[in-house]
Amino acid sequence: MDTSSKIYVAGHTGLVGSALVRALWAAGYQNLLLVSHAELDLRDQAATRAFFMAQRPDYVFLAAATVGGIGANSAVPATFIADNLSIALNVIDAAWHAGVKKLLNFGSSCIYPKLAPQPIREDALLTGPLEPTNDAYALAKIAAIKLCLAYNQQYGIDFLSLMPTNLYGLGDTYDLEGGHVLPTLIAKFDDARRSGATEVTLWGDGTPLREFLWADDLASAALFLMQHHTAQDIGGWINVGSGQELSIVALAEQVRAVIFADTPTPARPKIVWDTSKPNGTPRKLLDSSRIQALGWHATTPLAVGVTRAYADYLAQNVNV
Ligand code: GFB
Repeated sequence: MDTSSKIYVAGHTGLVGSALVRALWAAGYQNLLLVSHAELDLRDQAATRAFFMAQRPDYVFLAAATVGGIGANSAVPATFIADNLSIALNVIDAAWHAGVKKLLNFGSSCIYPKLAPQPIREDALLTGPLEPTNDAYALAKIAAIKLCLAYNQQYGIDFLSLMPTNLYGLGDTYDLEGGHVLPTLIAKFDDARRSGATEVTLWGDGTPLREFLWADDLASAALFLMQHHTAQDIGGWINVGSGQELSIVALAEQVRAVIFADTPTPARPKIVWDTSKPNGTPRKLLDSSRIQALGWHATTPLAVGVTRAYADYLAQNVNV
């Protein structure tokens, strides 16, 4: 990939896509193909094929997806499986037809079995049942890995997959019902700060363990893989995590400490656990030793990332 290569970032306005665009610009890549959802619906096979044949990008980052937290995954599983299967099939097939040199497909740590041995290695894929709250989404993401592997095998091409752990970052979706846990906690505690509420209600019992990765760190991993590795030398798909794991209780306390930094601890809102809401998978820590052995490491500590994410939330919500 050289700086004049034509690079299509599918999903460039999302959390991952926008981080990729920042990383690509910073690294000197100038020929980025960025198309809004209104201009191209990747769930439309004919439109996607026509776009690829007309534009013929050299490289593709497939970061377009229908995503959400445990609430959205449970509420609209048909949307999650149908949208993500369509996007994966349409983009991967069109990329092959258009002669794309290399494609990097983004998956998720939820592809692995609910009770996979921890930390989760790449070879845990399809060794046990999935977590039911997000199995529809996970199956679409597993299908996308298998599509890349099958196209590589049959057509001799180089389409890689990358499995990130739970992500957060700039431009996240701060949706109280459908969002991922970290941005939702920011929105909930900030609502309490503004309203003076004495309690904040969170989901489940707070015991699940999660690992969090700053989206710009993921973008650096994606660029590194695209520049220096092939599907064959990474074994088809590879985990990308930070190793920064904590319980949802500890995460909530950390987010509360950032948002109520100027409030004495006893005056901060109390956390109430709504155990009628799901916990999801008990633990989801990726084994990222393979990408680390290749030379990539995450660099953003969670405390730094949460502070930056909160500043970003405030900037997005100046009129709240
Ligand atoms: O990010 P999240 O929604 O999804 O985190 P997963 C869920 C964890 O945070 C559960 C707890 O243990 C929830 O019980 N939690 C506590 C909350 N309060 C809240 C809250 O207000 N909102 C939310 N959302 N959670 C996702 C998958 O699983 O992992 C996605 O649903 C994706 O498909 C992502 O794969 C990586 O981490 O459980």
